[in-house]
Order: sequence, then C-alpha cells, then structure tokens
Amino acid sequence: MVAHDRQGSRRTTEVTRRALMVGAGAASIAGRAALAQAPAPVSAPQPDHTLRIAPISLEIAPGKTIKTTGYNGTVPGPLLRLREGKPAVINVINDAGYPDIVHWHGLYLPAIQDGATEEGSPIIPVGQSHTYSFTPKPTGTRWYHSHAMAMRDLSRSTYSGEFGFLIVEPAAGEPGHYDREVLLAARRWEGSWVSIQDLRKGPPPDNGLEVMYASATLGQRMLGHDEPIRVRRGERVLFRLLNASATMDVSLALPGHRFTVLALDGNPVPTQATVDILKLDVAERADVIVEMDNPGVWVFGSTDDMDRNMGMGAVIEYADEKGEPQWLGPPKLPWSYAKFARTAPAAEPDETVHLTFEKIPGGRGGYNRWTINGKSWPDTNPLFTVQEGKRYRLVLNNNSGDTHPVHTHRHTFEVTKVGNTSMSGLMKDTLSLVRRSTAEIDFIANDPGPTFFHCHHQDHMDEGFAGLITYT
Ligand SMILES: [Cu+2]
Repeated sequence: MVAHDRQGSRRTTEVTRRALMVGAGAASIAGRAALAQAPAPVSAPQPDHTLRIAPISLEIAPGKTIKTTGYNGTVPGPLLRLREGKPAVINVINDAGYPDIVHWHGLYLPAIQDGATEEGSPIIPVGQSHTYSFTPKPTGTRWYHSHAMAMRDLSRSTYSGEFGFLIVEPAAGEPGHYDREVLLAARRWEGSWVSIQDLRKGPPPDNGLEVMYASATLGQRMLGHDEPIRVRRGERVLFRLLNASATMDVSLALPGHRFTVLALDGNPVPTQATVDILKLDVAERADVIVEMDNPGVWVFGSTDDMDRNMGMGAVIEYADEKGEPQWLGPPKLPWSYAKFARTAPAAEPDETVHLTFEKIPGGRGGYNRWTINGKSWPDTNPLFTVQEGKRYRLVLNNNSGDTHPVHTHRHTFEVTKVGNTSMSGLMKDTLSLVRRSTAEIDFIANDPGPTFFHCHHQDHMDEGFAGLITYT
C-alpha cells in the first residue's frame, strides 16, 4: 500500500528517495553494461528512475515470509509517477538470477521499448542492465511488471513480486476531487501446481495442472497484519486498485460503502456508475471514489471467504473508531462492463476478425495447452494483419471453461459487445472474457509496429495463448 494525502505525499517521497539512492549506487554497474550493449546513444541520458530486480524476503504476516524477487527491495515496486509528454528514462538492472524484462502495461510506446521480446524488445541477461526511454502516454493508472516466461517455475515473472504502479499524470494539472489517494494491489502468493482431480469430485478427467495459492495480500501484508488505512468521516478517497495476480480474478467490497468508478484500466469511463462490488481480472485496474460516510473499522476485501481467509483484504479505520474490523457479505450482483459504457452503438468497423480460444487438456499431472483459432504460439503468427488508421472488430469466442483476461499491448480497445449487450465508449487494455462466452472489441490500428495480444494468465500465455498483430 502506498497511502498519502494530496499535498503532503510523505510516504511517496520516501519511496522516490530510496529509488534514487539505489539508482546512485548502481550507476557504475549500469554504465558498464550500457557500454557493453553497443546501441546506447553517445551521451546516454541520466535515468529518471532506476529499478533493480533482485531477490527479496517478504514478511506478509508474522512468521510468514515469501522468498521472491522484486524491484528495489519493495513489493509493490516503487510508484512511478510520470508526466504525460515528458520523456522518461528508466534504467533496469537485472539481478533476478534469470533473464528478465519489464513491460509497461497500458502505455502507448514503440514496440522496442514496450518490454515484450515477442515484439522485439531485448531480454535483459542476468547481471546486465537495460535502459528504457519513452514519452509517457496516455494519462491514467498504468503498471509495470515482468514479461518473462515462467513456464513451470512459479517463482518467476508475474508469479514473483515484480510489479508496481505507474501513474501517468496529465501534462496540465490534475482533474478530479478527492482528499486522499490510496493504491492497493491484489496479489496471490505461494502458488503450486495441483491436480483439480485431487481437490473435488467430478472434475474433467482430462484436465491438466492448475495453479493454486496458499496466501494473498491486498496491499503489502495479509489482512490484519498491515497498518490500517486511516480515514476521516466526510473524506472522499480515491482508490487506485490493481489485480497484480498471475492467474486469478478478484471481487472486492468494502461493507457499508460503495464505489463510484471513474476509470477502468486507467481510462475514464463514459458512465461513472456506483457499485457495491468491483471485479478485477488479472491486470485490470479500477480508479474509484469512496465517500467515507459510515464510521467504523471495516474489512475492505475479497468477497470470497476463502480468499479473504488467505489474506486478501485491508483494514479501513475511521479516526477515533476502535474494535475488530467488520466484514459483511455484500449483495451478490453480477459485474457488468455495460454499466460503465454508453448504450449507443460503436462506430462501424472496417473489418471483422474472429478469434476462438480453446484448451487442449493436459491430462492428469500434465500441463494444459491453449489455442487461438486452433493454433498455439508461435504458430498463431501473424494473428492478423492491420492497416494503419483502420478499425478492426475482434469477435472473441471463449470456447473453454476458464475466464481469460485478454490483453493488447501498446493499444487500448473499445468494448463494443459483451454477450448480447452492445455498448460503446469503454476503452480498456484488458478484457475479462468469461468462460463459455463471447465479446467484441474494436482494435484501432493507430500505432504501427508488432503488437502482442495474449491472455494475461501467466500459464495460459506461456502455454500458447498469444499472437502478434502486425501492420502492413
Ligand atoms: Cu487465459
């Protein structure tokens, strides 16, 4: 959790200062690596930020320590606040112990800077560093995370602590009215491969291994083991929420309070609906305002009891209130993107592309594979080819029993249909495509270069659910 009031921002300042100190200490290593990797410009610009990926021991509750890797010794990594349009230089030192790469999720930037090897960004070898430079856009809540392959190793890439918030601030001032800003990332820990057949009766007999988790956090530590988020009656709190889990969605509620959704995936929504439950699939973000008008001590947590018992929650404490944090099960309302969109139909596409997603079951003890239109990465390429300036309607058909957060790199898309409900105006970079369902998204080809499209479940991506959109 990074919490601070708008003016003071004391805790953020501390994070930034620590990041700078790490940067100074690492400058000589970085300089050497940059020289070794020829393409650095003659006068390499000073980095604005330095991220060092290295092993870390995270105590998420007394006696519960997670050994993982993270950025600059913290999880989440340092909050990066970048200014729209102001070039940013970020030096990344890879002391993870394995080849690694950082992806800037939700930003518009050249493929070579995007941090996905599939698009041509370089992997960072063990012990070396790499400098990313780009001009941050668009404004909003973005994030950064490892984009390495993990395959069967549940300590790597998005299974690790390698993630952090990245906020692109508008060039001119900050809109919105709130008294306090709180950043919370949802996260599962201690994953292991399990046969679903061992957990419950009557599973598909041919299903392969799935990742199950033993602990979870919303913020830095497990529910009940972190400092409470302290608020005052009458405050308007802006929560920036992110599901940084490698493979599972989360539904969040704060009993006695409601969420007014300002933005999804960092992009302002056309309709600012107020809801009781927020559902965030992997990689999705929500910026919400909560009116603090119900004094008490509350659990802000997962609506799933097992998930909350594993630690997925944070305590909200009003000034002068004491006692055990209270949880009340919220009404079970279906989550719907349509609430935040316009009902008017979207613009007509220039072309339509059909993408069907299916599982090849791995069998008991094996690993499931994934296909798009019958093929797995890299045989999916090119997924389809676009012409700059055109609008492509992607008709997504999830012919599997799993929900998939499908993600486009370097582009946002417009959600135009979910099931039978048409809509417009909702811009996202990740869409939760519910099991056995269809949806349509409009991809506007406005940034030439290879563009990675994949499921954001680490295991699904690693096992073939990916393809490249290419420009002619
Ligand atoms: Cu998936």
